Amino acid sequence: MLYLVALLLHCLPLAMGQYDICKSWVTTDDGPSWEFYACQPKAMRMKDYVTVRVDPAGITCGDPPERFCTHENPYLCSDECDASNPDLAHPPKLMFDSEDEGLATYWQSVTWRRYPEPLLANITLSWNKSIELTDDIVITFEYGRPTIMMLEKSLDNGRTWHPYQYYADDCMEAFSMPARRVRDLSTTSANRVLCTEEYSRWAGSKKEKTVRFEVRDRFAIFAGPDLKNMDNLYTRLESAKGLKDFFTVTDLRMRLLRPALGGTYVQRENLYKYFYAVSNIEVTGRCKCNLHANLCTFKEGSLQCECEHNTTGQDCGKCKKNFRSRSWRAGSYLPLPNGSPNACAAAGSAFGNCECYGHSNRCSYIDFLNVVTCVSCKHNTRGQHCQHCRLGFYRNSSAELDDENVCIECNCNQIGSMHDRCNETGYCECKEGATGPKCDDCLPNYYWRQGCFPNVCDDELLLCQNGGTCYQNQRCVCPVGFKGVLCQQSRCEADKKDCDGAPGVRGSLGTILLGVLALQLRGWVDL
Ligand SMILES: *[C@@H]1O[C@H](CO)[C@@H](O)[C@H](O)[C@H]1NC(C)=O
Ligand SMILES: *[C@@H]1O[C@H](CO)[C@@H](O)[C@H](O)[C@H]1NC(C)=O
Ligand SMILES: *[C@@H]1O[C@H](CO)[C@@H](O)[C@H](O)[C@H]1NC(C)=O
Ligand SMILES: *[C@@H]1O[C@H](CO)[C@@H](O)[C@H](O)[C@H]1NC(C)=O
Ligand SMILES: *[C@@H]1O[C@H](CO)[C@@H](O)[C@H](O)[C@H]1NC(C)=O
Ligand SMILES: [Ca+2]
Repeated sequence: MLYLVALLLHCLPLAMGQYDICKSWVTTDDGPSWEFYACQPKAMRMKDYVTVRVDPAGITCGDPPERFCTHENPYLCSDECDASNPDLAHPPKLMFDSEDEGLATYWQSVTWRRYPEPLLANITLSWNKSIELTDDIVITFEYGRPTIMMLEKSLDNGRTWHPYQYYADDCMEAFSMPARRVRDLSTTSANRVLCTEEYSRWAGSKKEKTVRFEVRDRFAIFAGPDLKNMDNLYTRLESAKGLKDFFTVTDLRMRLLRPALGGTYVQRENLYKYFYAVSNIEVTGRCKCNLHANLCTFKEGSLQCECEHNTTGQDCGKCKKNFRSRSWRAGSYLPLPNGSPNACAAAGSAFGNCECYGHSNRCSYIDFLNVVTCVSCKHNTRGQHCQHCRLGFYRNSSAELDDENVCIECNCNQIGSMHDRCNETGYCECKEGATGPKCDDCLPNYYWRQGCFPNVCDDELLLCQNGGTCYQNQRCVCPVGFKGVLCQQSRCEADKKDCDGAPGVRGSLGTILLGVLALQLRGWVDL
């Protein structure tokens, strides 16, 4: 009977049906129309949608096969873990299967052979979707609970991690934290990260198997011990900063730091009885859809909100295209009992008294100008309604004003252009000699070398004289005996010394070498 009551109470908040519809067809004085409400999906068993990772590699027992024993029978080490034998293997997936009554299936780690080196294991659960916890996380350990462990969470698909709860048989010794109980938290500390000793002490491996992260006890701080006053909880979730996020996760990680000891110290002569074994991880929660969806489906390997209110995205976190006249907002639990949908509005609708075309979530009133203006326009936009492109960007003619790609970078060539601005079609303003939309080309009769320079020589008008050859329009390579920009000048005429000595000796080996050397010094000839 007691069990039945507990079960009923347990289901109460999930079955209450508040916020479970997004819209309904109603008849008013003005005729029938849709009415919209804040809505959220039902809570689900989240272990059915999770991917798991166990670290480090090789922490799962059975490869190679090994023996272990339990704390009950510490000297009868006849149990075997063998990864290659399905009956004796203990892979990670056994933490998420459904078990027949009485037959526990579990993941198991290697034993603590390397003592005193710590036996560490991470179990990481990932959903690739933000989840709002609605009930306790319950981890079931076979053969004893860890004496030290930590629960961590991520809100950004595993990029950053934060402690969620610490567990130890001695919190002070393990984490230098005083032991606290969730039941003793108050309204102002409901989202405190604490260390608890409730789930780590040895009570005989058969008796106490579960480690909890207490979501219900925290809810009860606001909703009362039976969670009857959910309205108060919803009000608090909406108003208390950070409270909603506290119950939101995309990933969870159990860091197992020291196994059950079955006593006060480790028996070095029998390390086969120290290991971790987890038979089940229960996570109950709902997809976070920002109160814009009441359905969440498993598609292409990930959970996705079925967004209403003209929102879109995995979490309904933005407005649909052409519904961005008002900036996106999450729905709200308030006012009770139906909340506010905060739906996205069609472009051009009467809702938009300050349109930002979806490039800003904030408007601000400027007193002395008496205008409302968008603040911090994103996507490289600017202007009162984020309707212009920032300097250095131009309007993408194939994109709507509310498109994230509406502004394209000018990308002017830094050397070839006057500045990094461009006209409406993306053309930059070029320095003399440069051309092309981005000013990275040269006009005819110019050559590129850190900018455009007029040709020194070419094959038409600026011919190199006296058999000189034009090198990349930059200079004439002159034959011995001639110099000048176009090799137009004979060395003989320029400098009488070149002609000294016997006539006709011009071109003797010595002079040629000297000439080449001179050219080389000027960097004109590569030998
Ligand atoms: C477990 O994860 C933490 C980060 O959350 C990391 O620092 C640690 O090295 C990991 N331990 C193992 C055994 O992989
Ligand atoms: C995560 O979900 C997004 C959106 O549904 C999807 O595009 C992406 O491929 C998923 N990533 C993984 C690793 O499953
Ligand atoms: C969303 O847009 C459709 C038109 O495509 C409209 O009929 C509907 O009422 C809109 N919903 C909301 C919540 O604004
Ligand atoms: C212009 O906008 C369209 C539509 O959004 C987009 O597909 C395209 O990539 C954008 N062009 C550039 C250069 O960003
Ligand atoms: C932008 O500049 C290019 C090159 O000067 C020109 O052809 C084009 O017409 C200009 N576009 C506009 C809208 O002024
Ligand atoms: Ca199991």
